[in-house]
Amino acid sequence: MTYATTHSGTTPGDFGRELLSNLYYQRGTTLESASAQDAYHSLALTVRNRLVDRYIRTAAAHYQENPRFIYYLSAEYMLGRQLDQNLLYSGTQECAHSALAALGLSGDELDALDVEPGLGNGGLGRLAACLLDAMATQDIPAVGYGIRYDYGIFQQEFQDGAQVEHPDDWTFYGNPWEFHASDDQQKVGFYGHTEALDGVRRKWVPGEIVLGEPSHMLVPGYGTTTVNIIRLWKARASPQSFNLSHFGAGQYGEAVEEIVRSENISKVLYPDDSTELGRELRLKQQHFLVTCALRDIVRRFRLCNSDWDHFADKVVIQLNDTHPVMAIAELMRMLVDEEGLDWDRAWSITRRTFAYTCHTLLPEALETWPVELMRRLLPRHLEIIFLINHLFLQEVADRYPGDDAKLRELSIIAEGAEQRVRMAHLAVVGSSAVNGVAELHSRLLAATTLHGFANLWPGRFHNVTNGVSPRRFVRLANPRLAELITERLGDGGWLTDLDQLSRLEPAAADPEFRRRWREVKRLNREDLAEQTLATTGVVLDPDALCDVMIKRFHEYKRQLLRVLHVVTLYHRIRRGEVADVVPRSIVFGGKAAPGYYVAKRIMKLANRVAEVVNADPAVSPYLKMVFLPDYNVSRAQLIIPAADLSEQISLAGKEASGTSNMKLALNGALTIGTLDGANVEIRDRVGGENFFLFGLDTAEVAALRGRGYRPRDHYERDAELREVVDAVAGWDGELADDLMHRDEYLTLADFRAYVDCQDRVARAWRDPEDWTRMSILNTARSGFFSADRTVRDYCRDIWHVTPVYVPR
Ligand code: 9GP
Repeated sequence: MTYATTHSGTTPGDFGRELLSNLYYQRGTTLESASAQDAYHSLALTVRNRLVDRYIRTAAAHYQENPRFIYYLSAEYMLGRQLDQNLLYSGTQECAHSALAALGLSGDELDALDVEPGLGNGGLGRLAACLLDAMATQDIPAVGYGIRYDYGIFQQEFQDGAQVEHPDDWTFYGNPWEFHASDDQQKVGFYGHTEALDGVRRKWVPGEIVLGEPSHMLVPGYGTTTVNIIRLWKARASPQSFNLSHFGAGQYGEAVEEIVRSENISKVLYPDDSTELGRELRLKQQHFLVTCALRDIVRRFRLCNSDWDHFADKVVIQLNDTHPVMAIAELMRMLVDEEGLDWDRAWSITRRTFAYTCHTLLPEALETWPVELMRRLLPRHLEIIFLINHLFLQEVADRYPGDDAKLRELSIIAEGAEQRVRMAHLAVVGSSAVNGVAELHSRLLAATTLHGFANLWPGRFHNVTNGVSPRRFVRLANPRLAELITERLGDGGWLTDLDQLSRLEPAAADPEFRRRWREVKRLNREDLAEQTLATTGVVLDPDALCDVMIKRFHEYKRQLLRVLHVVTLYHRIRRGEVADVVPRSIVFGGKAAPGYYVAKRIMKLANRVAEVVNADPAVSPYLKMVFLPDYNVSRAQLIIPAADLSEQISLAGKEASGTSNMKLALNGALTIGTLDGANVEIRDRVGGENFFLFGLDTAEVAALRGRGYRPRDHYERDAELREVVDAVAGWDGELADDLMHRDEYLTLADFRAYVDCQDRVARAWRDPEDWTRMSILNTARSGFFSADRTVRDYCRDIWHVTPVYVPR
């Protein structure tokens, strides 16, 4: 099979010798006495070395060219496992395989030791990883900045159906993929006070200093020489923090108190992806990240430049959601207070440097910080934010004379019982571009959440629809499908030019190709069934329709609606009404924030329903339900290739984009979905006839709310729904009660349309030839959802950068 990527030119013999050398010199052991960890680390280093050559050449080319760089600031990354990726990207898959076999080592056993760095919560972090992958693949000079959390997203287990969280000590055995760079340490201040200098300049005297220590991991491009990096920062206490006199006095806790306080900053990822927490430690994390990143960016800028007026020509800082938005105040502080630039010049540089991506429409996810907290923790930054706001409000007042309501609406400071800093407002005011992540989302942002700003500066608002990496989510996750596609298209060029998938369209009419497509899906379902049995004990039928809902647990995503449909099917099967029932495997995956009470109840309900369904011999031939614990990137790579049906059933107007919808369509799953987020664009592209649409759209949601929504009416009107809600009441009275009387996410309003649409799905599944045709067309028409296209859109509309080709 030919893929675009380069073959390393390495022979299995060379590879094996290098692995043994790494075992000997890096792990201090020999093949005879090596542990599995020794072998895994040596394998990883051998692969990594192949990428180091390319990285060094990339750095040299960038140094020579002095290009405009993209600096991607994100508090979260979900990078996925590195070994399979780096074997592929370094072109050493085959020779590593042979070398391991010759050495008597099991590739599968070593692969199982490769730990996924779970440094994010969900879609936002995975998007960041896909964009880094695509930037490297597109030869865009870029660095990702993030936090090297000691503990990533918790590991999820179920006890009695309830989520139990365990810490994720992802570097317990070390991380062979990273390079530590203690020389590039940065100092980060907190607390303290400010003193007058000249003019608007002031001096900040921090009350506490913490060190930021970076390490980086390589981000290789696929089919190109470029290797970029992601730089992650870990908080370290200064050596003076250890209190020897306390230690001498036997006060061991007090002796390390300061160390613990400092190092707590990068201790753990906040496992909540959509509610604003307002916790001091989180603000500390954010400030820590942006200070380290900005100082590093300035250090890099100075390698080839000296004039601040060129800064915004050489540096683009992309803010991934509001978490890194403090960078705007910090850059102003550095330029004005430390570098002595006058305010207007500093502001012009700052504004031209930053761009902001908003990933939500949920007001509760738009961060605000209490002014008093910020005054204590970051006194100088607060002064700067007040001055930015003062000058901005003058601009607003000039534009809307006498309109105090407008000032209140747009102000960076929200007034009220407690004053708060609105980070999204600061982001828009301090950036040259703002974008949403799907067409509908960008439109709604400009029409609702950021309406006033979109009126003020229409040219600043853009849409960049999200995309996913076809390398990770097709080639690595679904090698069988990748091989079939490559065979049909003649080569693997589609992996870097996903629009080429459209050339598969004629194959949808080819019965032999359809047979092979089905065979791939079936084998993938067998793999999933095998893993499901091993992890949960549930036996799935590999011939049943694999119906998948994988995402964070949130009320707005409506996992509850999915459960209501399962209960509907359960009742129908029990009654023998199986005319519209086809055998299905219902697969769930997803984590809930530990403090999200309702989401956890829904999860428990799903597990309870699964238990009942799976245990009923009359039902289980038709219906099986499994909740795979600990959903993460690796699990996604297992589930997505097996999926036939993709559940994208959020309440219209709530999901910014979604990206599992793209991954699933790309792998030939048909979507059942509402007109929400990127579902709209998926449907436009794959065709309405190849997409199962149901439910209220955003205008209908608004109209229904306007009329006064009464969920109970639906309950009373629909006998089947009544039966389902009554059954839910038996398992969880509180959830049923909420559905009947509040139902914030209009689950009952969409129930009938959803169930009827699921019946259409079942009828369609009965015709395997036609289903396969639709499945192939979904893949063939999903080329647009490549992260490469997303990156090209950013380059064209927001970043204005061009690739730098690195010689081979
Ligand atoms: O909820 C959005 C999701 O719809 C989107 O696909 C993802 C990437 O853009 O970002 C999520 N947002 C967050 O996780 C927090 O704002």
